[in-house]
Amino acid sequence: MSELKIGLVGTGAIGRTHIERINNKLAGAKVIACADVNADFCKKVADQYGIAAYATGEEMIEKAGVDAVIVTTSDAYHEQYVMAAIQAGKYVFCEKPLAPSAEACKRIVEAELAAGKQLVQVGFMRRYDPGYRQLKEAIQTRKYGEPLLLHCAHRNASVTEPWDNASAVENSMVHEIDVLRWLLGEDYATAEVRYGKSTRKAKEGLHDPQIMILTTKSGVRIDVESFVCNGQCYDIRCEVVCEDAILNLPKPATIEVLADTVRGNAVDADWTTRFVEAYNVEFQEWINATKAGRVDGPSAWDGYACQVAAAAASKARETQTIQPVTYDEMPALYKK
Ligand code: ISE
Repeated sequence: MSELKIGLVGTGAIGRTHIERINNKLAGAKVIACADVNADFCKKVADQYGIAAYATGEEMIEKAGVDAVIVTTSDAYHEQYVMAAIQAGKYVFCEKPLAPSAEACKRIVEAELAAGKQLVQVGFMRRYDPGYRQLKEAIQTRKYGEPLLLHCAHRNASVTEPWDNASAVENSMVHEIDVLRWLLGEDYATAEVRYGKSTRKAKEGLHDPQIMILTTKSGVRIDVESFVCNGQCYDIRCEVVCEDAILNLPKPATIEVLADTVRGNAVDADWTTRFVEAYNVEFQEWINATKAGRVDGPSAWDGYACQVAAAAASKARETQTIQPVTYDEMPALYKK
């Protein structure tokens, strides 16, 4: 295949950054069409990039002559367009989460099983971050012994999307739920969510920070802080306590500035800058694998497994109890 022709559904902020990176930075693919419920805005984006605009994702998938689809709509509509791509036999990249519920994710898994091949990749971009990949290699080789504990933090200066107490797990820490399962190479056994003393800066009715506590099937214990109204910066941490060493996720390299009797390094204001390299690697590898007729990244099953754990964590938060994380049997299609 010469150049992968892509159709993108959902021309919101993340969708536009993906068009920009694919059409102006990466190799081997072009977004040639887009669709969005907001027809006027979709046309503006299409004109900006010189691509075709369609009224619906389904029409674009049917008529635009695309080889693959990217879904960047709001979460509630992911299932609709992922299903449309599967039914048309197209490879599809869906931004996280695959769908807001484990049941919807399972319907997508069943559609893939019926299609007889994997077509879906989910946008858990942290697996492509160089720092997380170094952690994965160090853990997988057991160079430092067994991983025992993980201490993580997911801190936002503020959140713009509609946000409630469930969002900390279902919108933010869903990244940790996926990347830590990938890092450790195993599924979760229990989930728990506890509240900290809330910041005065928390939105009305929101408990912020929250702590999610997970255990894995082998007994590794994980705590993840979610602090989404810290008002300062975007800060992602992952410390892995192993039998023979402590491993820490590298901080992004920025110059040290010594000025006005202060020494410091710039940090990220929000998530759109912290993981730019991860997004670029993620999409270049997706383009390459799709052209080769493969899905190498997070699968529809990974998307399902994530939502199973997120649902258990949400139930744990609502009931202030420890909840089991119970998965269906993984189909052979997803066994590597
Ligand atoms: C946002 O939706 C994302 O997906 C970011 O990666 C995450 O860090 C942020 O907390 C979410 O709100």
